[in-house]
Amino acid sequence: MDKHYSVLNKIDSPADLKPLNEVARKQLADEIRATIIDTVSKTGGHLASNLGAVELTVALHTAFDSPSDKMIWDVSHQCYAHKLLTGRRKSFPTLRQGGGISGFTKRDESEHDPMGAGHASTSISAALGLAKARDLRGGKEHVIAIIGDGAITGGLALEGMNNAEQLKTNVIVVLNDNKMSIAENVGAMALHLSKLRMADLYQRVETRAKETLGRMPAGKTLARTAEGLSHGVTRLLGSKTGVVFEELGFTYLGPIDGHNIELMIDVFENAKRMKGPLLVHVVTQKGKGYEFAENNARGFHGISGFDVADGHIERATGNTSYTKVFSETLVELAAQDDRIVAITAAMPDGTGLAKFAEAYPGRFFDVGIAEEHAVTFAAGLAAGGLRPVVAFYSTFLQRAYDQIIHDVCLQNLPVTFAIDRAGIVGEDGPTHHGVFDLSYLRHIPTLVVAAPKDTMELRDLLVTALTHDGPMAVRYPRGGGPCVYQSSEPQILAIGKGERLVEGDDLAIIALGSTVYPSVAAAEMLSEQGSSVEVINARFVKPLDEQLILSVFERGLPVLVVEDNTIVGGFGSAVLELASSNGYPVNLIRRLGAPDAFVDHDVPEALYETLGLSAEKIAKSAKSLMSTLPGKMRNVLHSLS
Ligand SMILES: Cc1ncc(C[n+]2csc(CCOP(=O)(O)OP(=O)(O)O)c2C)c(N)n1
Repeated sequence: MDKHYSVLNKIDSPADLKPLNEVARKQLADEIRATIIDTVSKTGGHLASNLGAVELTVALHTAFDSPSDKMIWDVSHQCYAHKLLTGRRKSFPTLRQGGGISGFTKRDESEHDPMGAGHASTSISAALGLAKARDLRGGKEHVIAIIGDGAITGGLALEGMNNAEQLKTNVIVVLNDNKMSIAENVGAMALHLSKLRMADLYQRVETRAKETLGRMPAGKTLARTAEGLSHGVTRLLGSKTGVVFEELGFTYLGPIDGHNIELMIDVFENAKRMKGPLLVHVVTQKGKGYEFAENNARGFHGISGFDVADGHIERATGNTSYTKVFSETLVELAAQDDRIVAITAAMPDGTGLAKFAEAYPGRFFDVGIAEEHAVTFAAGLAAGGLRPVVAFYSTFLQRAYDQIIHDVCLQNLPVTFAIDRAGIVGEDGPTHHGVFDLSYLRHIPTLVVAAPKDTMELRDLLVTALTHDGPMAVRYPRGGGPCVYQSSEPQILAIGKGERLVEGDDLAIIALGSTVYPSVAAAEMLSEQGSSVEVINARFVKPLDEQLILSVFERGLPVLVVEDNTIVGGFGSAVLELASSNGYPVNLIRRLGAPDAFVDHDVPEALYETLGLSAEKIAKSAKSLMSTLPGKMRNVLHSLS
């Protein structure tokens, strides 16, 4: 920690903020901002959202008393200032590093994180739960949800707001409106917020509401006083009607300059005394205080390292990413079939659909942070004769589980799910790893589930999905594929057919997706040590290539099944089920994959190593399997089958 940070260096907990004066608070905000820029330039992370929330965080921790008061940060990608003020200042340089602090709030990291998050739109529901629990316990603490203008468009946030009025509990929602989701915010709520922002910015309570207070008879309770303030504030907007939050039963305060610490402290102090659900609308600038991020908030949303002096963002080098190959292939295929349409839930850049949006604006839909809606919307588009492609990260597709079953698969509609960031994602950690999709997809009737071994196969699987007369999911990992992408004509593949890549007699590795090439490398290592190892690229998890896999069982080979999904209910489980249903001994089969535990954050290579999915570790497991099941034993087991 830089010794020049004279204020920040003395903050070990939020209690240390209380004695600060206005000048020191301003200085603290500047020091926090400098620390965030410096650290994220090295560790990577969510820069622009965090820079915009610095003053807001200082004001919140001045007005409220965490950890007794509960702050719930939506998505929590704007929690860096909160971490710096809540005892994690010294560990801040370890942000997102293996063994270091998380880039998100995390319950087991700090008592100041009553809820962890990484997915959007959860804060209002969680805050209502905490508030109701407080009421039932007879507690007095304040509960505050801090949610962005993007996250508040999510269905879950709207469900929470709908329920708030009925719960009749005191809860404060701070809407941090920076006009941006990751990309530009979209939808009717975004339009409504832009209208609210056009009202005069709310001024300091004492100057603008004095008039209201002055007219109040003496001796009123504080609560009444605060109520008076709220009426003063809402009058600033002209009228209560037409503010959607007021119509939903919230008292609305705002819009407020979210970089004016003193004003926000005033408002929060008054908010503490108000009853029922309250929404404080603060307007901030994404990327505030770092010119390059202010001018390119979209590019600086989530980044790897960057050069502080010139704003140059480090981009991953190496092989062409799966995302890029998906992006280019889809544009190519859409030129040949005008039924192809594409849908994103607020992630046009991350999913690679921005290119499609540019090429075919009328066939592209950004529905906002609304995965459930996106999938059912896709079902409607498909029922209307189109070929929708829904492109999500694996972790966010979890939201749409019922819609996949009920609206797409049960209706047998030709929707293609392009599932990016499947498997291990790395530094974002357990909220973002895509290690569950095979388990939550492979049991759904009618759905075809596939994973390419490399970027060229992704092209083939995409055209296969778009010509298949039913739903199909193609899942692929973050980053670059093992083979260099050439733009040759993609081939329609036979559904449910894998391939034998390497022949062998001592053991078979049946691998899927990103684990195929490491398995080939493992076989090569073992061959140098005198073992003959077969490698199969399964390619399809559903339907399985039963013929190919049964042919391995028939030869009595020990089998190692490798996947970058949880081993619980994943691809390995499918292979075990096949063996069991066909009377083959399951003792010959071992599974490698993510364990039945949440996988922490670290660089992907380190995590693959820890999970035993690197080529060396796969070879080690294969060797150990061969040694524990020597030929003779295998023959015995096989003869029992
Ligand atoms: C369910 C879900 N879908 C998508 C995302 C990806 N995502 C992360 S942040 C974000 C935008 C959030 O915008 P906003 O709430 O306005 O916060 P800001 O970054 O602007 O501060 C999105 C779409 C997510 N975290 N969760």
